[in-house]
Amino acid sequence: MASTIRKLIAVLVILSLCHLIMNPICLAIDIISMNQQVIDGETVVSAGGIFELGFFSPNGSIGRYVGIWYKGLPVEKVAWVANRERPLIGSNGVLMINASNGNLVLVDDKNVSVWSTRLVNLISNNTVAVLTDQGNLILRYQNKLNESVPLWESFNHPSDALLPRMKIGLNTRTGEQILATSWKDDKDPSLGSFRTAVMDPQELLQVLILNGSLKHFRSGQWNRRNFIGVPSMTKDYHNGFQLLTDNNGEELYFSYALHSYSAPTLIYFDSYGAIIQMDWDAKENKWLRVQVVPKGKCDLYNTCGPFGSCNNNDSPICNCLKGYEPKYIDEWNKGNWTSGCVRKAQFQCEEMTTSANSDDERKRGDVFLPVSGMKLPDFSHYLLTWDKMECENSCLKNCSCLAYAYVDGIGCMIWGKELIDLQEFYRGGEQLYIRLAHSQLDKSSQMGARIAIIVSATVGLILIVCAIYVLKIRKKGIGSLITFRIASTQSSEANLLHNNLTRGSSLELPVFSFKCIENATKNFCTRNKLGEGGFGPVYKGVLSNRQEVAIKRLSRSSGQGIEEFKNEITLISGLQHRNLVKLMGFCIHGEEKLLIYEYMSNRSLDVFIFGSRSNDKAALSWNERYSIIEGIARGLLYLHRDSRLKIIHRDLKTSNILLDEDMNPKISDFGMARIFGGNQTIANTNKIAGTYGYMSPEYAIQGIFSEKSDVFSFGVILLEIISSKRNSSYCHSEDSFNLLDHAWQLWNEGKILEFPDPKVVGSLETPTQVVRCILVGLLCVQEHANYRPNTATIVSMLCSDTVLPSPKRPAYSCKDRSFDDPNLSPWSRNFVTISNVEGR
Ligand code: ACK
Repeated sequence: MASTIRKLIAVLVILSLCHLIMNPICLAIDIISMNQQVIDGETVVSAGGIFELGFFSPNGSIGRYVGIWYKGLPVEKVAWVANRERPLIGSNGVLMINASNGNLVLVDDKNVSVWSTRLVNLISNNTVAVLTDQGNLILRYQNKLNESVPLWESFNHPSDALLPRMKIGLNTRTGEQILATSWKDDKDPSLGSFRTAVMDPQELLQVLILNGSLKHFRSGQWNRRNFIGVPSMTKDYHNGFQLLTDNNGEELYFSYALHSYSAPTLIYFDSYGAIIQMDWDAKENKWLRVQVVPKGKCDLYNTCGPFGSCNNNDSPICNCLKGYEPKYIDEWNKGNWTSGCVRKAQFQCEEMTTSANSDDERKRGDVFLPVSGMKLPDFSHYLLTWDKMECENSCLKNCSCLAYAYVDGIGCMIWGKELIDLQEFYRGGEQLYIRLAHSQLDKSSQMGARIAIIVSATVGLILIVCAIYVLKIRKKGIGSLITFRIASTQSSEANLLHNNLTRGSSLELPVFSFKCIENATKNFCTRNKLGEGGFGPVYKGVLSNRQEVAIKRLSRSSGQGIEEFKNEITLISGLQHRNLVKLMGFCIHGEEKLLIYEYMSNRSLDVFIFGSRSNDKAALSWNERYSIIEGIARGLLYLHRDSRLKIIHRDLKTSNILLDEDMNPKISDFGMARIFGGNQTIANTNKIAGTYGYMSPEYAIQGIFSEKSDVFSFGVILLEIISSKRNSSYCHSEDSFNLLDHAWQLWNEGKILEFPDPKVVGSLETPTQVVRCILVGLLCVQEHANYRPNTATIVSMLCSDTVLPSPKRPAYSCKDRSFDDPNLSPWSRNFVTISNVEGR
C-alpha cells in the first residue's frame, strides 16, 4: 500500500513538473496577467527572488494593503504601498488585470476597485504587470511588433520610501512632481503631512521636505556630487545619488543606485519628517537604521531666522552673522530666533548715494567676509561665469547683492534677498562670502588679520629660505613637490600661466619644478616611458613621497599647444569624480610643458581590449566589462549632467579610458574638451580634431559637437568593449562596413549573440545584460544625433531593466538594407524577444 502511495505521489510530482514545464505561466511568478491574479495570502516574487509583492497589514492595523518588500528579510518597512488611502477590510482582496481596460486593479470582496493604475485610453488590454528584481512593478503591453512597452511603473509613484533607482523629481515644463509622501503614522500608510519637492533648477536644484505647504527641511544645493546641506552624504552616496534627465531635459529627477550595490537598502521618511536609511546587515542578520536628517535642530528649516546662522555644536545654537544683530533682542535672548537678525550698518555702496562720508571711508568700499563650512542660504541666483573673481566683482558692483559663493560643480551663486536657512557645519559645507561695510570688520579682527598676515609672511619667508637651503644642500634634489607660492624659482612663463589660471578661482593646483620631474622620471629614462600619445610621450614617475604619477610631456612638435595645455588644466582641475583621471599638477620649464596625473596602474583599457592583456588568460570577464561600461557612463554623466556648465570631451576613445588598480575606469585627456554654458547644447568648430572611428558623422563632417557627439563615441567604446574588436580596424566582411554596421546587421538578423567576444558570453548563464548593452551601444551610434539617448538616459538604461526602444540605422553603415523598414525585418527587433533566447 505504502509503495503504491509513493508511486502515486511520484506520478503526481512528475505530472505537475510536466505541467509546469509545458505551461510557462506557472513559472512566471513575477507576473500578474489576465490569467494570473493575486489573492490575499498569495505573493508575486521577482525573477531573482529579491522582492515580493503581496497583501499585508501594518502592525496594529486591521486594514489590508498591497505592498512590495524585500523577500526573505524581516519586513520592518514596506517599500511601496498601492492602496494607501483605501485599506481593504477583510482578506478577500484581489489584485488583477482589468479585462476591459488593461489597468492593474485591486478590488475588494464586492469587486469594487479600491486602487488602480488609472490609465485612460489604453489602446490594448493585452497588458501584464511584472515585479522586477529592483522592486519596480511595471505594467506593460505588447505592441504589434511584439515589443513590450511600459505603461506605468511603481518607481514613478513612490510611497514614503526610495529604493535604489526609484525617482523623485520634477517636470520642468508642467511643474508636476514625482514625490514621496510620509505615512500618517506607523500603522496608517495613508498620506501624512510630509512630502518631498524637487526645486526648479532656476533656483538651483535642491530637494525640500514640506510639511503641508511649509518648508520643513532643505537639502541645500546639488553640486553634481551631493547636496551641500547634507554633509553626512557618504562615499556611497557620492557614487550613487544621481540627477537624471528625461525628455530632452524636461524631466529632472534624483535617484540613487549604490555603485557596488549588494546589500538591501532603503531610504524613507517617517511621519515626523525625518529621513531614515535602512541597510541590511547580513552578518548581524538585522536591519541597521540611521537617521540621515534631521541630526539636530539646525537641520529644521530656517531655525535662526533671516541672517541668523545655526550651529548644532554651539550653545545657544543661533548666532547672527557678522555685521548683523538680533532684530528683537529680548525674543532672541529667550531662544525665540525666528525673527532673525538685521544689518548693523549701511553698506558703503548705499552710503555713497545717501549721505556724505569721509573720503577715507568711501575709498574703502564694501568687503566680503568669508565664512566657511556653511550650508548656503536658500533662494540663490545663478551667475554664468567660470571665474571666481568675476563672481565676486559682479556681487560687489550690485549694491543689493548680499553675499556670494563660488562652488565646484555649480559655479557662481549670489543672494539678493534675505539670507535664509544658514547652517554652520563642523565638517563639510561651503564657503560663503558675506558683504559687509568696511567699518563692520571689527577692529580686533582687522588687527588680528594684520598680525596673522605678518606672522604667516614671516613664517613663509623662513620656510622659503629653508626650502632653498635644503634644496641647495641636497644638490641632487629629491624632486620635492613645491607649490607655486614657494616655487620662486619657477620660470616667468609658469608664473604668468599659473596666475592666469588661478587668478580668482578656487584652483589650488600644485606647480612642480622641472628638477622634481626629472628626478621622478630618472631624467625621462626610456624604461619609464609608458607610451606615446598624439601629443608626446607619457612617463611613469615616482615622487619623493613615493607617490606614483604619470607625466605627460607635450612635445614641441605636437599639435597640443599652449591652448590645449591650458584647457586641460583649467577644465580638469575643477572636476572631481571617481571616473575622471585626477590632474595633480603641472610644470612649465622653457619650452617644456608637462602635466602630472595620478598613476593608473592598469593603464589604458585599450591594452585589455585589443592589446597584450586581451588574451584568454588576462581577458576581462563580463562583470568587469560591465562595471567598466557603467563607470565610463557615470564619468560622462558627471561631465554632461549639469544643465548649465556642461563639458563635452570631444575625444572619447578606448585608449583614453584608464584603469586604476581596482579596474575602475577613469576618463582621461581633456585637451580637446569644451565647456558649454547656459542653455547651450550644441557648438561648431572649424578645427575638427578627434579620432577616426569614434567621431560622430555631424562632428566629422560639419564640425558640430554636442553631448550627443560624446554619446556617439561612448557607443563605439561600448561596442568595442563587448566585441573586443576595434571599430577603426574592423576587418570588413563582405556584408559589414565596420563594427557598428556589423552589430546592426547581426541585430537585424536575430544573431546578436554572435557579436560579443566569445570569451565574454561563453561563461554566462544569461546574456541578457550583454544584449542590453549592445542595444544601448546601437542606440548611441544612431546616425541622427536626435535619436541618440542623452547621457542620463544611458545611465538609467544600463542600470535598470526598463524596455528599450529599437535602434535605427547606425552612422557609416550600408543604407540599402531592408532593415530600415521594421516590417521587412526578418527578425523581431524587440528586446523582449531577445530575452526569450535564454528563457526564464
Ligand atoms: O595604453 P597605455 O599603457 O596607457 O599607454 C598609454 C600611454 O600612456 C600614452 O597615452 C599611458 N598613460 C597615460 N596616462 C596614464 C596614467 N595616468 N597612468 C598610467 N598610464 C598612463 C597609456
